[in-house]
Order: sequence, then C-alpha cells, then structure tokens
Amino acid sequence: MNQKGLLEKEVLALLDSARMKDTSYEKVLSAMCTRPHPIAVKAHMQFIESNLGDFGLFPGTKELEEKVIRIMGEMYSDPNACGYITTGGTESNIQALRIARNLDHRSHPNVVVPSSAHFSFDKTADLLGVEIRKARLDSEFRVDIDSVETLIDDNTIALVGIAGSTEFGQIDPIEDLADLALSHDLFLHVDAAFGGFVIPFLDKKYTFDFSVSGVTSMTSDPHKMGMATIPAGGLLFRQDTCMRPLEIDTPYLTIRKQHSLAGTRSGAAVAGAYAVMMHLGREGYKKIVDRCMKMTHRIVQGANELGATPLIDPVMNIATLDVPELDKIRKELRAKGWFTSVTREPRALRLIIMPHLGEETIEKFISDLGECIRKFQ
Ligand code: 0PR
Repeated sequence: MNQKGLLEKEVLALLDSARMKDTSYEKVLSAMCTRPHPIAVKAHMQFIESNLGDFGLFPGTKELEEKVIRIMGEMYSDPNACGYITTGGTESNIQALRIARNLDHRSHPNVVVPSSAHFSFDKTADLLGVEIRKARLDSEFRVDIDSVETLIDDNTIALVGIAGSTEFGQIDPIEDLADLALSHDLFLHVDAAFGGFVIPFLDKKYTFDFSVSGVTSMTSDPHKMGMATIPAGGLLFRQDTCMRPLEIDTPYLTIRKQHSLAGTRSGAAVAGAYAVMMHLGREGYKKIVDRCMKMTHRIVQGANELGATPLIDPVMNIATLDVPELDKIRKELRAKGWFTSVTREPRALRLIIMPHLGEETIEKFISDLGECIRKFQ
C-alpha cells in the first residue's frame, strides 16, 4: 500500500483501466451469469452497507430476505419453504448436503449424484468428508435411475438431481429420484442453480420442485437467470425440514444463532434479488425466458443447416453442438471475439444463450460459425 493515498480521480482512472480489460458480455456464449437488471443494481447500491451476518442490525434487509424466500417458495410449490440467500450455487449445495450429513450419523457417508453434477459437489465432498458417487447418464444426458439405484448402499445419506445441468441444460427425472429417495428414506437435493429461473417459465411443464413429495431441498440462483446482482444464490428447504442442523451459537452478535456458511454476507444482493423479482413478476421472467429460447432454437436451426447437429434438442437455453474439428473451430471463433465452451463427454460445442445476447448477435454468430466450419472442411 502507498504511504500517501491517491486522489479519487486517480483511483477512478486505475479502475477504468482494469475495467477496460474485462470482457463485456456482448459476445459471451459461455457464461451462466448475465448483466443484472438495472433495478437490481439500484437496490444493490441502496443496501450496500447491509450485512445479513448480523441481521439484528438490519431487520429491514432481513425482511426482504424472508420475502425473497417466500417468493421463491411459491415458485417451487411450497410457499412456506424456509431457506436463505447464499453466495451462490456452490454454498447452497454444500449447505444442503451438510444438513443431510448432520441429520445422519453414518461413519462413511456417501451421496449419489448424476455424473453431470457441477464440480461444486466435488468441493462439497472434500469439505464434508462425504464420498460422492457418480451415476451414469442416459442417451439424453439425464441421470439413469438404474445406475443411481445400484450405487445406493447402507452408507448412502442423500441423492442429488439436477434441474438444468451445467453442460447440457437437461432436467433429471426428479419424480423417479424422489421415489427412490422415499423408498430408501434418503434426503433428496435438487440443484436448480441454473434452471430455477428458467424451468418454471418454459412452455413445456416439468415437475422438479417441492410439488414432488420426496424433494427435501433445492438450489436456485437469482444471480444466474434470475437477473440479480452477484452474490445471490438461493437455498430452500421444504416447510417441515428446518435449518436447525446448520445452526451455530453467535455469542457476540445481535442475533443468537446463524445458519449461513459465510459470516458477514451481502444484504445488497438480497435487496437486488427482491427488487428484480418484484419488478419483473412471472410475466417479466417468462418474456426473458421466451426470448432466450427463441434465440436458442434459432442457433440450433442455423447450426443444423451448417451440418452441426445438436446433441439433444435444447430443453432450456443451452445448445450443445457436434462440430467437426471442435478445438480448431473454437480457436477460430475466439479470434472473431466469441467466448464459447465445451461439454466433457461427449465433447461438443456448448453455447449458453443468456439475456445479454440479442437476435443480431445470434445471426452474426451463426454466420461466423459457418465461416469457421467451411474453413476446416
Ligand atoms: N450448480 C449448477 C447446476 C451450476 O451450473 C453451477 C454454476 C453451480 C451449481 C455453482 O454455482 P455458483 O458458481 O454460483 O457457485 N455453473 C457455472 C459454472 O461454474 C457458473 C458460471 C457462471 C459459469 C458464470 C461461467 C460464468 O461466466 O460453470
């Protein structure tokens, strides 16, 4: 640190030059986050000093958090669900499985997850000392229920289903997983970190939430398709499953107990999430999802015409395309300014069609993809 501080304008110039190096979202087809809605940004700034780690000082923000959980509970068929706003999907997944582990007292616990599960479950395994068993996927990249069943044994404490998988945007058969969970008396966590703000607004209806009686907990992130500011993840538990197994005594705070993983935590992101949910309402989110799905179908149609076939018909706003010379094409696309990503198994071009994209950008992408494909034919 400098001995003497800089003038504000000098600091702002330093910030500007750092910001210039950041990517603006225009040509990003690899991100699961997007530009937050302007009202979320306003709310975030209004609550910038609020700390929900000591919410006795911030009862107004705490009320907003309770309202957000209620809104999300209603979205997921349990208006009385409990939970809190986490730092994101990773914290939510860790905390859900921490509850499962704390409720159970097996010495070598294991959790069965689909092999499509996000890497946050590997972090969870390491932190909690829980073995993660990965179940096979079917030909459409949903978890194979027989494979899940064969992995369950006396030390299994929980099952995980994904509603909107990171790589394919696929939805696991949550009802079948719930049947297994109920018959083996297991905790079932649904990771809808990405899908939580997409699936309820799709034309096709999927059953993936607390309407399924075996579902114990859910992750759904306002800071992904919820258009909220970072860090806003959502962790919800069915009404009758409380968060008591996470509670810690907090002797020197204005509150007596805390259940979050983070101590000091952002009230600003909670206010942002509340503001955008109140402002958009179901209609607003439906419009956003409709628009993203329209662009996704257009990309798939355009790619098909170029001979790049999708691995599955997109379920949500993620397209996975089988392109020849994948690495070369991605490099070429990168040279044209595009950020893309890949799936692991099978390897394919993975495109996430987020709200920051527009129809013109999609047309430009299809035409650039065509040029790249032709170059390596
Ligand atoms: N569960 C699922 C299904 C996810 O897709 C993700 C994140 C998580 C959990 C973890 O969420 P947090 O990152 O909020 O802890 N999936 C993306 C990933 O890590 C997130 C992402 C966001 C990727 C922005 C790129 C990006 O630019 O791959």
